[in-house]
Amino acid sequence: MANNPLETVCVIGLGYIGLPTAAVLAQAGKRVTGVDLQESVVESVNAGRVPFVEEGLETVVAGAVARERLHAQTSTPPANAYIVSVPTPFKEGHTADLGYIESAARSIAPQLTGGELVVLESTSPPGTTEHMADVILSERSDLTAAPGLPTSLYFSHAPERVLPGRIMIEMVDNDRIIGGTTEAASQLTRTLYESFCRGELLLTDARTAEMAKLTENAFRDVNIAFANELSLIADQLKIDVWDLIELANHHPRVNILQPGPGVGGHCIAVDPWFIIDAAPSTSRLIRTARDVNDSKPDAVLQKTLKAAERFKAPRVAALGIAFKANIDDLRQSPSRDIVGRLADSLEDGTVLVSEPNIEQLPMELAGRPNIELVGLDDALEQADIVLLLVDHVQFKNVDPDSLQAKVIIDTRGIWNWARQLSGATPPP
Ligand code: SAJ
Repeated sequence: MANNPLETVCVIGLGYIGLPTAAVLAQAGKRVTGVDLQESVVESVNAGRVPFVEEGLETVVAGAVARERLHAQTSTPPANAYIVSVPTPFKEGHTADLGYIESAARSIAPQLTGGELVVLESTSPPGTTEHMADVILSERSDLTAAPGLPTSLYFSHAPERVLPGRIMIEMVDNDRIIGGTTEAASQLTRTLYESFCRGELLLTDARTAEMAKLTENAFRDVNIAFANELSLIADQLKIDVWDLIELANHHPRVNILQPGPGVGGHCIAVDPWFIIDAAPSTSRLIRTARDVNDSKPDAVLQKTLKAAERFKAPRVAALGIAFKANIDDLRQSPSRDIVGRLADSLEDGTVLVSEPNIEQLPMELAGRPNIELVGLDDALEQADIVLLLVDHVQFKNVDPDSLQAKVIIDTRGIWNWARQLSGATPPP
């Protein structure tokens, strides 16, 4: 075992994952420095505030800052352990952009003296942890990845698996995969993570850990694609897909997910591409699933435009533009894309957006003459067509009587009663 006390930890990247990780480590008694390039994030954390919405996080951050266990800054300091939690967006052609990981590695390199642990948490293509180690070692030829020497460094991957909205619970309770580039690195990482993680710690190698995280999200993507493809088939065959799935799911070994207007967010719609990019000729099913899910917003758009043909100046109430229910996150949201393209296509029509979790429209939709952000009641009252895009709790309680004369397109299947209304169209 490496001779590392793991008392000081530096977390690089104070976003949705890095900040909660820094907070729970500080709560567990570590001295934590959080590093972020954005001054505004650093200032906010040092004032005990959280720059985004996540249930239960602010109390832990404020407590840790007050007890001087957590501090934020823009530069990388010396530490016993580093956790890299920066974005891995994709570039043109769906290949991963490792630029943020590489610059985090370069900021760590000058601080090292030997014995330190460097953990990559960012979701990454297979081989990225080894690449991060190479970047550090290429700057520090006096240090080594071979374990057991005073000059040894320890590298591993510990992917996060938390669900936004439940991060503070899942970060502590979920099982955690840990993959070191050496067995000694895995063991040292386990010691760090068992300080705050109550779930099982599952040790493997770095590449398998990277692939396991991608596999989890690709599995979900493929299963959602199955539901989305079924919804298109059912529409063609004039069958109600929600009844169909409910019936099929009574089989003890069938568990079909729910169709929707497409797959959004920064994980499920992105991570499968890292597998496809790593093994392009063999990832046939995973690629097709991506294509099926990416084509769903267009199917919803076409169905809405067809319904709009019967109105001279159609008013479409678009309910929800978040990427999923009961959050304010609009990243890679299929509903947001549908709203923009609908407004482009409706020459004399208007799109009335109702999104209870935001106060203003995102930049590309704001200020357009035929898109308005309105309250739910206004949207429903004025609309000819009601297009349900997100299953927010506020929409579940809509009074069926208020929609009697409208065309209804329910992409989430939450309004069972809509299927019996005259003039209502079954969901796509
Ligand atoms: N969706 C459907 N039908 C379904 C389920 C989801 O259309 O039956 C859509 C949602 O509306 C949304 C998208 O899929 O647009 C993704 O939502 P999600 O709830 O499936 O997943 P995320 O992106 O919020 O979080 C996922 C989780 N991964 C898995 O469940 C395998 C989470 O545990 C990961 O930590 C997270 O990705 C991540 O950071 O990778």
